[in-house]
Amino acid sequence: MDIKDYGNISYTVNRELEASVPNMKGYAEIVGCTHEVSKNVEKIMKEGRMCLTLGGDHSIAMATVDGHIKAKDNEVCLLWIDAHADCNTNKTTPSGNVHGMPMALIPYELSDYWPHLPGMDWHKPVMSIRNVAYIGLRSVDSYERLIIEKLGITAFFMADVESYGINTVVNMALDRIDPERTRSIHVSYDIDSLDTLEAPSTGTSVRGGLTLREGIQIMEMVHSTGRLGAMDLVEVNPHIGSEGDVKKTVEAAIHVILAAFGYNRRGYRTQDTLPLQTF
Ligand code: 6HN
Ligand code: MN
Ligand code: MN
Ligand code: MN
Repeated sequence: MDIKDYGNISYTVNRELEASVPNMKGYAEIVGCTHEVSKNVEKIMKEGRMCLTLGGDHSIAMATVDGHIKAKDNEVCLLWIDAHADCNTNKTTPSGNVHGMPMALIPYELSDYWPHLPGMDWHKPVMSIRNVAYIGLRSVDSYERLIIEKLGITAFFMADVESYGINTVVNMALDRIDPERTRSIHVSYDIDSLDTLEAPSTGTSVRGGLTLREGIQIMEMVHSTGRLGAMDLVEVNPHIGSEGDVKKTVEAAIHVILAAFGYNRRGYRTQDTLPLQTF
């Protein structure tokens, strides 16, 4: 497999933007970073590659999805794997944390709920919420629930994973967001979708989440479609928890990423050449 590390994103910050929008912490930093992320994802995908973006804060997803959409001429569907719905606006947010907002910035159905966002003119909300599905939800604010129900967003909460099983949930999600099975798939994978026992080193952990087995199964299924275009693996925070917690969380993230890019728990066939990273 041809793997290329494009390194870290470097960007400049226009400090004058800092106080320009209320209730968005770190706004200037986020504007500077996300614009670069979007340009890089678009460029990398136009080189014919799949693009894996490691976070960091989930706010980067507004940029990775934007870059993916620009590279694939809008023919994209989005799986949002998360304990949270991340669809607050700066008026509904309980925290001012922008990682709780990217899903309100991505679809055009929610674009009217935002004020003008200085410095974000590059960002085009061209995706429909009909092409988006959540999996793993279990901590949803009341305004977020209102948005999910009002817009009829395809959402599989943990109770649904419990009732149907993860295999059925993934198939139902893809049926809904990509009925023709033609779109390039974007997976935005928040590590906090996994249970606290599996991924403790993250900022907003919620118990009662996906097992690592379910988390891996999602990505094995997405890989097997042959249409994974881009993936974000976000919210791994090595500053949270003990050394053991960090190791466990990073290992979980690696397993999920390996599944996304074709590692199969059945083992390699002799003709397979994927170089398995050891950890
Ligand atoms: N995440 N709904 C809460 C908020 O502050 O808007 C939590 C968001 C968590 C975001 O997990 O990326
Ligand atoms: Mn965050
Ligand atoms: Mn989350
Ligand atoms: Mn998130």
